[in-house]
Amino acid sequence: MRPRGRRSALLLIVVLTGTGCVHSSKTSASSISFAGKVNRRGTVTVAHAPDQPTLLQMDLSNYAFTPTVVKVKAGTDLTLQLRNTGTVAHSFTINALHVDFVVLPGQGVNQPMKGFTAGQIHFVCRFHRTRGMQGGFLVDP
Ligand SMILES: [Cu+2]
Repeated sequence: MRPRGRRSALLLIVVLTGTGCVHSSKTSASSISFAGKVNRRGTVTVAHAPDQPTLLQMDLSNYAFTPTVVKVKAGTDLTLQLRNTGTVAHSFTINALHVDFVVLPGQGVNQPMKGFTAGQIHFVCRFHRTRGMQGGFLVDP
């Protein structure tokens, strides 16, 4: 009596938010480097889906992004589902891309991310960067 569609959706979320390496290659030499403290809450690899936007849930808490590192292929059409699960306001800020908005506790924002090019893209909470609240996209060619 279980609805099938719902079950597979739940499984997909588990894969995307897990800290395990489902598709990532551990032999990859590329890793992301950070300046200063980082509270690491896992790495996920986004499956490349050329014809449809990929949803990725990311939690903003006190004081970390979960996941912290997102591996993605260049050109991926990604929508971040940002949720603030903490108790104070956090920002999602990418200085290089002029992305900057604040997410209040208990609230969520969907942020489309398109046109990834190969390399590292860092994001921070501009309020709590020095507490280790930062992360990044590692973009494969
Ligand atoms: Cu913050």
